[in-house]
Amino acid sequence: MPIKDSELILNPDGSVYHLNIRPEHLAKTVITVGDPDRVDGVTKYFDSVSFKTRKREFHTQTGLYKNKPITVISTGIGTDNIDIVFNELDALVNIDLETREIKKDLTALDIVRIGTSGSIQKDIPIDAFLISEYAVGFDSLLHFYNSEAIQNKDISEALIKHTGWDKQKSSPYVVKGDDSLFKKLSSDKTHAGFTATNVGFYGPQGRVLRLALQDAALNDKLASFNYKGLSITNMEMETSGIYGLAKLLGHRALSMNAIIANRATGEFTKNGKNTVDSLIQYTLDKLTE
Ligand code: R1P
Repeated sequence: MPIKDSELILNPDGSVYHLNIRPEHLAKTVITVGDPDRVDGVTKYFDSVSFKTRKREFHTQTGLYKNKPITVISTGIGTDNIDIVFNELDALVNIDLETREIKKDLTALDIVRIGTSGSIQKDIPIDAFLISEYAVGFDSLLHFYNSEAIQNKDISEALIKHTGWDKQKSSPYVVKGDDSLFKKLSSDKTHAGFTATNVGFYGPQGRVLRLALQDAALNDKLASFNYKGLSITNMEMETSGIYGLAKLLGHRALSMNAIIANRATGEFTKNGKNTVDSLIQYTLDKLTE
């Protein structure tokens, strides 16, 4: 059965609705960044760029880095945007956009996030590189999909108990990144981490400006959580959605974090641009080793 026009929306030029790209524009290796301006910060290292487009927060460029085709795309902030980006990236490779049928032979993309993040552990300092081995989602994205089979329920149940999780908030879900990409991109320059993905930047990450929090001790409880040696290390706003949807759709995904704040010590980096730039160069070189 062809997928209806209202479910898979295409633009008049045949491109997917939000990303504005057609299948021939997409490389099999994709780098996602939050900030649309960071796309140029990645492709400035490319030998050539053959495609560029921009719509809303989704800025895309495809080119060659050391002869490897790579697409760089910005997602903006949050897992709601990850839902759009991952479904549309998948449609570009796994749905025939002419017939609107799912292809028989599916393609697995390699998708690497290069983003910024705040550490919640004193011993993971600002300007460090951290790779998310696991992610816990405090957003609700994955609960809208039939996803129980890919969730690590033993870890989320222990976390719910440890924090006395308020049931009015979406139930945490735990998902793992891709093991092969994790091995490929890890080195003595990277920390391995368990990343918390929050549904906001202020209250949901325990920041108080003028509003009181429902649970002022939540960040401390997250930092003291320990499940068989696994501790939560850092916070950001996309990784759980990336890991969940990549697994469900059959893609390989990994999240690389430049630690620009340490919430335990209260420090914020003075060197953020350089740290992100170094992480970009590190990731590009590891992907092409
Ligand atoms: C918040 O400032 C944003 O920064 C982090 C968070 O995940 C959120 O998107 O990542 P990026 O620097 O990739 O946007």
